[in-house]
This record gives sequence, C-alpha cells and structure tokens, in this order.
Amino acid sequence: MRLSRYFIPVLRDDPKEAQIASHRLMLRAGMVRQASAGIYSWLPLGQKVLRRIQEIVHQEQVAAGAIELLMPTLQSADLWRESGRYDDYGKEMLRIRDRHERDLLYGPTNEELVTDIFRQTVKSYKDLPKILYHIQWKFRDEIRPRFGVMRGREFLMKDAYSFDIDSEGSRASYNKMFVAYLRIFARLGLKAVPMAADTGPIGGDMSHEFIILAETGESQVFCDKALLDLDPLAMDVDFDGNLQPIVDQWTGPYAATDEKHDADRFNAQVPVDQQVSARGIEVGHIFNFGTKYSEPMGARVTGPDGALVAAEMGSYGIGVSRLVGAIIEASHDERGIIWPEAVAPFKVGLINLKSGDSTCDSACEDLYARLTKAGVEVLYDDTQDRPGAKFAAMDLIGIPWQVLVGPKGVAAGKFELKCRKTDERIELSADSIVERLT
Ligand code: P5A
Repeated sequence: MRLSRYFIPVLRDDPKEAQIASHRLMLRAGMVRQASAGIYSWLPLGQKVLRRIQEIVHQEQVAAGAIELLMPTLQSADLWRESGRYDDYGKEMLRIRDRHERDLLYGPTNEELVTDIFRQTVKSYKDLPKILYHIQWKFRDEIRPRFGVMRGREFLMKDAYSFDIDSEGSRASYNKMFVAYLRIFARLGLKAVPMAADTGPIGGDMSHEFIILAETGESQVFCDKALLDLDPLAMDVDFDGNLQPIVDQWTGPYAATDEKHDADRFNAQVPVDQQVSARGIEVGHIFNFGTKYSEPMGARVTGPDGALVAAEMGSYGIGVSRLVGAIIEASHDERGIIWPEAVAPFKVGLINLKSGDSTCDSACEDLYARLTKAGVEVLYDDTQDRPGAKFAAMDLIGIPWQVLVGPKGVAAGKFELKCRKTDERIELSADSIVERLT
C-alpha cells in the first residue's frame, strides 16, 4: 500500500480525552475515531488489526472443534422474557421498539438466541456435543464507557456456546475452550492468565477470566508468578483427547480476581516472593452454567435411554475489539505502538527518504514490488514529508520492520533495516532485505 493513496489520519498532538496509552495511541495513529460515547468508527489501520485478531481467533476456534455461524445484532425481547433475563439485565440493555410495537434489543450477549436455534433443530444426544460460535458486535449501555475501545458501549465479541448431554461432556467442552483461549492469547503475543472469576449476569458456578497484567487494567488480580512462566504454545494439544491435565496445570497454581480472592489461601499456598498482586485487563471470560437457559427455554434432547434432558451448556467470550487496546497496552513505548508480527497491520514500512529523487524512487519501487510479490504486506511511505516526520509516523504506527531508503544507501547499494521493537539497525543489500523479510 502506498501511503499517498491510503488513509491514516495521524494526529500530531495527544488527544485530551485519552487517559491511557492505548487510547491515546489508537487515536494518534489514526486507527479509530469516536462516533459517540463508547462507539467507534474503525479506520483502515484499526480495521486491519481487528481482522488480523479475528483470523487467529477463527483458526483456533475451528481447531478446537467449534463451528462458525452468524447471529444478528438485534434480538426479540420475547426470548429474553423466557429466560427471565429481560428484566434482570437492567439499564445496560439497549431496548428498541419496531414499527409494529414489538420489543427488540441490541444483543449484549447471545445465550438466549443460540438456545432458541438449538431447541428448534437439535433433538437427540446423537447430535451432541456441539460448540457454535460467531464474531459479532454487541451493545452494552455501560454507565461509564472509558479508555477507548477497552470499555466501549458497542464492541466486537467472539462468543461461543457449547451443548452437551451431561455435565461430564460439558466439562470437556469447557476444557476445549480453556485450552483454545490459552493458545489464542499466546499467538496474539500476550501473556494471559486464567483466573477463577465471578459469573455476574451470565450465571453458573464455574468460570475463568483470562487476564493480561497491565497497570491500566480495571481489575485487581492475584496470582502465583509460576503461571507467568508457562508457555501455552509449547504444549502438545490434542483437542480430541483428554485436556484435563493441561487445565489442571493452569488452574493448580493460585490465580483469582478480586471478587474470588481469598487472602488466607493465597498466603498459605504461594510463597511471598512468588506472589503477584497487580492490575489486569480481562480479555476473555468463560462460563459453565449447566441448564440455566436450556431448562426454562425447553432446549431438551432425548438421551440414550429415551428420556428428555435439558442440554448442559457453557458460553465463552473474547473481547475482540478490547484486544486491540490490550495488545497496545502490553506493547508500546514513548514513540508509539510496537505491533507483534502476528497482528501487525503491515509487516514492513518502506520509507523513501527523498521522494522525487529518481534513484531513491526506483530503489523503493523495486523493493516494494519484490516484497509485495513475495506476499509481504508493505506500507510504502512515498509522500513528500520530511524524513523526520516519516520516521516519527512510522514509529507511531508501530509496523515491526522499517526499511530506510536514502540517496547514500542507493549509491552504496545498501539499505537500513530497522526493527521497531529492539531499535536494532543493520545495513543490507536489497536482495538480503527481501530474503530476510519473506
Ligand atoms: C461469554 C460469551 C459473556 O458475555 N456470553 C457470551 C458471555 N461474557 S462477558 O464476560 O460478559 O464478555 C466477554 C468478553 O467481552 C469483553 N467485553 C467488552 N469489551 C469491550 N467493551 C465492553 N464494554 C465489554 N464488555 C465485555 C471482555 O473481554 C469480556 O471478557
């Protein structure tokens, strides 16, 4: 992509409304613009990152056996009356009335809707287990939307729902999502710790929040430092096998959110020098709630003995749009964002230090064409800005690799390759640069 033809409206100054780094940097790097309180337009750079995250989430959900569908954002209030949550949900639910005076709502979550789909279609235990998921916008009329996309009113969520014939099966589904979540967050370059958590309006008695430690996090959390040293991508995972040993390994050491914290147990179980007490960002939350929805909504299937039983269910959420902010909180410096390669909007930023100079232009065009042909996404700064401004913008946007092309380099046949994260720079020939980056 040529920057001159693209759309990245960067801001020179810090926006006043931004209290935390990710919010400030997302606005400054031209990733989002606020449409109204807690509601954002995703500009091209933001949308690209959002897509990258979704792609990883999709891959890992499918690998774990989940099946994608797409449910609407608007739901009928009647379904929520059946589960009893229409009144319980309170002011966070955006209620809408259509021209026929029917009550609708903008979905804050989809337990009711997916249970309705299930009860209409699945009749026998032979069709179980099933895990259905989608990535869809949600609306919660948060009283205090803040920190940009971290606590929005409209936000993108991946939500999955499991259906099993008995609690044992339901536990196995929970474990699949638990392990899939460990892998997803690790692939996104994050260290997320599963912690025992409260269930709130979703319900049930088994629940884990996946938390990233960050000073700007909204939750107070406590855990054993040992959990921070585990690497989910080093585990051998067979989603068709027994995942309990992996889950046990991750739930054995102490980890709890504020609401579930037990100071006595923490002190007894974790040596003082291993105790972590910190702020955290909740990027995922999984629940096992048995028949809380299937029973009142009549989602029953025939079991092996011919008797009708309510499906055992769980639900599993990831804050996809929140993750964009969370990744930035975990990976930035005073100059801007540092994207992990897995989610970077472009892999390479190609900076022409003298646009208009024919030798620089042709060296850049050559590199741009070769990298693009090799399937590498390049943002080519072909604008007339000063080099200083180009460096600052590229650092702000946070593309992992920068290639600097100036008259001296062209003359010597060497160009500077800079790593955004380490600031390391090396001089290489065009061939070596292409080789390194592909
Ligand atoms: C699980 C999936 C649920 O809604 N039902 C379907 C369950 N869980 S949850 O914890 O309430 O939300 C799941 C994740 O969504 C993100 N999230 C938000 N992101 C941005 N702004 C918000 N206002 C917001 N509220 C929730 C969190 O990452 C949460 O873990």
